[in-house]
Parts: sequence; structure tokens; C-alpha cells
Amino acid sequence: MKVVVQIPCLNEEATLPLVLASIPKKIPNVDEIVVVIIDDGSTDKTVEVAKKHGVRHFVRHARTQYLARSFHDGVNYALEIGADIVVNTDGDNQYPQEKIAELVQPIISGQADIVIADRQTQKIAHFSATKKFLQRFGSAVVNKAAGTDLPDAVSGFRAYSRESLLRINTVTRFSYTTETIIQAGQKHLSIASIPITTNAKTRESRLFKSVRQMVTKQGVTIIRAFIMYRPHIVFGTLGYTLLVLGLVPFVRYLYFTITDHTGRGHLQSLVLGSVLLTAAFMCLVLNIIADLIRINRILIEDNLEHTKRIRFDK
Ligand SMILES: Nc1nc2c(ncn2[C@@H]2O[C@H](COP(=O)(O)OP(=O)(O)O)[C@@H](O)[C@H]2O)c(=O)[nH]1
Ligand SMILES: [Mg+2]
Repeated sequence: MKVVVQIPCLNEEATLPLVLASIPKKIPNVDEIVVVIIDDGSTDKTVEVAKKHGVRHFVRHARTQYLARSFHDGVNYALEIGADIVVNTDGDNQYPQEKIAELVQPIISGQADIVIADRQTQKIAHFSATKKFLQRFGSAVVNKAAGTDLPDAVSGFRAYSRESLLRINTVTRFSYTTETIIQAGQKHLSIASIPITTNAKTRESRLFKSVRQMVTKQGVTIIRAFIMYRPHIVFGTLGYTLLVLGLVPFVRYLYFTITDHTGRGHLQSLVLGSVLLTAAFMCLVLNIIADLIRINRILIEDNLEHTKRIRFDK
């Protein structure tokens, strides 16, 4: 059993030694632990520091390609060197790497395909009330899309089985955390969660400059995921709501046209009803198109999985 611990890093020379020092050297039922640094175009001494602390495996980007791409490239590298389990942790020492042994156990024992560390955000002192609310709300929406029940959907501290990585395909450039959960949920993989306590904050988040930016970016990712995986929830709900709203003025127009003999036209109702009904019709057509694309994607993903198996399973 080989565990690859991958750490995406963008200028993490200050905190990386702490992260590396806390990665366990031995884990029960694991023969080999390999650390891979994904250097996403760091301009500081991240790579030198990692080498000095004994890291032998690197994936390097000459220019920053952002976190989702880094995750993707790290996973491919890990699969290439024969990882049975890939653990992802951050370079800012936010997560307790000592817990890696616990994180991988559900996968080793065959109970889970993916294990997500729950940061228990409701208890984190330096998280504002807004951030806590958003975390809970965001996780609820992701769970709805994925059909799961996970307390912390955006935690970056996770373990993935080789099998789950062969089946999941991330496409968004920005956030792979929510996307992997939604895909895994849709594909009926088993996702477990273990509680952890995060380390003291070392610095501000680099992924999000502000709460507003976080909401916008995660919001877009989640809406896109819904459109991709459960289009009927978006277009169906919207379409049928507009249909009902449009029928009201439309029926009113018909009723008065038939019963009212004073010669008044009720054109406003007709215009409003027609606009709403046209919008409803468009939503329902979009629903059909999105569903056809979804079916197509299932075929493409099947193919991709097959290609990955040929590429990585030697
Ligand atoms: N590859 C890559 N990693 C990044 C980028 N920005 C942040 N990171 C890494 O992603 C992890 C999480 O970043 P962090 O700033 O702690 O965001 P947080 O998750 O909101 O705390 C750390 O390991 C960072 O080094 C980026 O643009 N590219
Ligand atoms: Mg962090």
C-alpha cells in the first residue's frame, strides 16, 4: 500500500518545513509514504526548502496555473508513480498532518473511497459569524447537489483512493473541492468524514481576498455544478415556476375576452402572460438540451476513465 501526500504550494517557504515535519513517517498497513510538492510557479525558495527537508518528488509549473490545475497534475503524477491512496494537504500548515494515519484508514479498510477532514468550522475561533454561516450554507448546497451529507464540503485536507481518482474528472479551473464531492456523489462513491482540529492560523487565505469574492466564486462553481449534473433542478424548477406565473395573466386575459363584452382588451395581461410563457418554454427547452449534454458527458467520462486505466494501470 503506497500513500502519496501531495502539497500544492504557491510561495510557502515559511510554513512548508512545519508541514513536512508533521507528516507521519509510518502508518499502519502502509508500506510507503511519498511526499510530492506541486510548485505552482513559486517565486520564493519553496522548492529549495522542500529539497532541504528531504522531498524527492516535484511537479512544477513555470507559471502559476492555480489550485485546481495543480491538484489535477499532482493526482496524475501520483497515479503514475503507483499511489494507492492520495492525500492532499495545504502548504500553510492549516491542517494537522499527524491525522493522515486516521484519514487513510477508512480507505484501507475498504469502507470509503474518499475521506474528508471536517474542520468543525462552527468551533473555529477566528472564523467570523458570516464565514461560519456561509460555510454551513455552502456545504448544504453542495450536499444537495451531490446527494451526500458532509459537514465540511470545502475542506482541502482529504484522502482519495486510487479507484476514485480514476473515476473523477475535474474541469473547473478554480475550485476542485466542491466539484470532486459532487462528481463522487453522482457516481455513488462512498465519502466519509472525520473530525479534526485545525492548527492556528499562519496567514490570511490566498485563495480568497475577501468574503465577497469567496461567495461569488463558490456560488458560480456550485451553480455550474447544478447545471452540469442536475439540470432539471435549475431549468425545471425555473421553467415550471414561470409556466404557472405566466398562466395566471394568460387565463385572466382569456376569461375576460370571453366574458367581458364592454370592448376592453386586457392587452397587458396578454403581453405579460406571453412573455412569461415564452421564458418558461425556453427554460424547458434548455432543460432538455442540458440533459442531452449530461448524457453525452457520461459517455465521454466513461471513455476518459478507460483511457486513464490504460495509462496508469500497468
Ligand atoms: N497551486 C496553487 N496553490 C495555491 C494557490 N493559491 C493558494 N494555493 C495553495 O493552496 C493551499 C490553500 O491556500 P490558502 O491560502 O491557505 O487558502 P485557504 O484554503 O482559504 O486557507 C495552500 O497550500 C496554498 O499554497 C494558487 O494560485 N495555486
Ligand atoms: Mg489556508
